[in-house]
Amino acid sequence: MLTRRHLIKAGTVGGAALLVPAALTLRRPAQAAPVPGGTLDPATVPKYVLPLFVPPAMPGGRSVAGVDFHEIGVRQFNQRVLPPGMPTTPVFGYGRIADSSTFHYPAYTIEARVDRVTRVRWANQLMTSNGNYRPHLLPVDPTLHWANPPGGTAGRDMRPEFTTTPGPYRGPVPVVTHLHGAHVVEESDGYPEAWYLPPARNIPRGYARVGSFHDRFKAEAVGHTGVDWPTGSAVFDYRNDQRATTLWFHSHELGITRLNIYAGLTGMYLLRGGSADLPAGVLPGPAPQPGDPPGVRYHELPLILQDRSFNADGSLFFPSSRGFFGDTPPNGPFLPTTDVSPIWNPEFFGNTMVVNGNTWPVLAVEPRRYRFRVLNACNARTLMVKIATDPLAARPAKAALPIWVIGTDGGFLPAPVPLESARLGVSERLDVIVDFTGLPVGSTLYLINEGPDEPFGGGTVGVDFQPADPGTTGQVLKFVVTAAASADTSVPPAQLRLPSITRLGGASVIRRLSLNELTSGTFADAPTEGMLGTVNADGTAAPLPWMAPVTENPRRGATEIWEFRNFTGDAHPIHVHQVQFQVLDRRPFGGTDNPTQIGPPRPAESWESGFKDTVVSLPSEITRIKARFDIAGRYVWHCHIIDHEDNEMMRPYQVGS
Ligand SMILES: [Cu+2]
Repeated sequence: MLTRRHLIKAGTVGGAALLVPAALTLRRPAQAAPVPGGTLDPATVPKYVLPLFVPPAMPGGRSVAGVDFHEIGVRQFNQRVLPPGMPTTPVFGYGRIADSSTFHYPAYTIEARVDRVTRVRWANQLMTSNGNYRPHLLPVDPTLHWANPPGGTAGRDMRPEFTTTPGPYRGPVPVVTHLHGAHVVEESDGYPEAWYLPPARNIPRGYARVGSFHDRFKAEAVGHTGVDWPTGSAVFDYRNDQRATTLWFHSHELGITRLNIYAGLTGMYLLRGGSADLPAGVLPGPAPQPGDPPGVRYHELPLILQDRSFNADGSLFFPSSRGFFGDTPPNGPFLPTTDVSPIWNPEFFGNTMVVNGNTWPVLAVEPRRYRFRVLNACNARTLMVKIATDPLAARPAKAALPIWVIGTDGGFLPAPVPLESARLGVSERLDVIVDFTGLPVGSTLYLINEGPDEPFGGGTVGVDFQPADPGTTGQVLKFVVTAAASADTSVPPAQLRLPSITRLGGASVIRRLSLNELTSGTFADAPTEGMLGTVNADGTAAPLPWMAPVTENPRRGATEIWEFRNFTGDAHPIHVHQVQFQVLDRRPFGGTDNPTQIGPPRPAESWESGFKDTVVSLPSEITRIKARFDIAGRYVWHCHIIDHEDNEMMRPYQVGS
């Protein structure tokens, strides 16, 4: 059983004495084994059977009054996630409302053009065919500070009170969709309290049907666009006035995001064109486009990486009790008897790897260059991917091919960066080129994962942490080289000249912010919630819950430096909405014990030289970013370990008044 007890102790040691030998922070016994999960043993799932699913471009983007207009629904359906011969899996997914064949987990990719508005009507259609709502596929913990539709308009978006420990919430599912990394007005951002229920006929009396911010944002949006929001829908405008890049959309409701994303509500959004893109033909292509005939060979495709666990009936496994985590007695007692929520687990780790909606798929590649848009869409897992010849090679494995990073969250880097191992915190994207040129037909390669099967605390594989189990989550994807179908005219990555980057100007404000973890007063070292916050004048942390008044209020147009001081034992991927920021540097500090002891800075990582919307903040470090906030309105910043985000590790922020 995964336990956090020793993890926290290791983090404390690392924080108190920065020069402690790295080996002392080793977090797991050397014996590799699959992560605990559901009733399906991951070792019984055959690998590299299903071909990698390449999400087609989302069809139906009609041009209406100069904007590309999509109507996209959220539905529940069964999908083949596991290989043939095993059961199918009920999932949530997005699709074009007018064409049920387009519903898929993950979603078909939205293709967008710089400076041309993409308008999406996002419809919550989590209903049965007779119009009744569908309850969630997964156990919803009703004791968090969450959307809480049963609270009605007075108690929605609050933490409800219970007199006995409740079971999971079985009511209608709130949904709102966020385009991650988008430069967008507040009413189109997918604010966590702007959710809405499906327009079902049996919504219980007294339930709130929309979140606290929904009606305000609806009025603003209708005022701006003149386009109504039908019941159970929101119509969001994406301005696309930012650099060409790799964005992704996902569900983003208060306290239930981890479950909606885990159930499948994820898709890619590729923004092309403008002065920060490259001319057609320079990079490997094509990527899927609307209306493609069958049989097109794609040389640019997304790799959406997720860890999942399953039950023997094919259903997704997600913990139904905090007891699963192993740091409390199996049956609690939990809230309200103690301060620990009964169902929420601090971090979810799956025991299979799923790429584009299938466990361990295989991709036939020609001996040429490919462009992959890689996304870590796990709940909590930090990935360290590498291309190796033997999937079971001793870790750390020898890299068989470099991974050329050409872009990240906010578009192209100033120059390509070749990596042997590429790290992705949750929600980070890497735009990469892999060159299979010259490999003999029939040769095989593997995308492996050497990140840990537990929260990442920084450091080096095999020294500071054990790599993921090589038999399961240590493997991701197989490549099989097939005959070339055409000549490769793309530019080799070492010779690429990427679009230039305009750095942000000087900052007018420096904000000192804190990353915190709160632990139980009953069960030793059992985390109860994460919390962001500010920093006191003496350098100590001032954790703040979601409901505390806004503390980050940049002036419109201001450029600011935000310092994330990580007082916890784990790395947290911190995401700031609206902006693409620069990563300035990281410096060690003494954490809770010695908050004013601050070491020398080290520069951002080589692949962090472009713009980012999410940055990995390591334990006992101050990670500094610089951003320009040029759209007034209400946004959020949060940890993108979505188990943390759902339980208080998120804060509202306000640009302007
Ligand atoms: Cu976190």
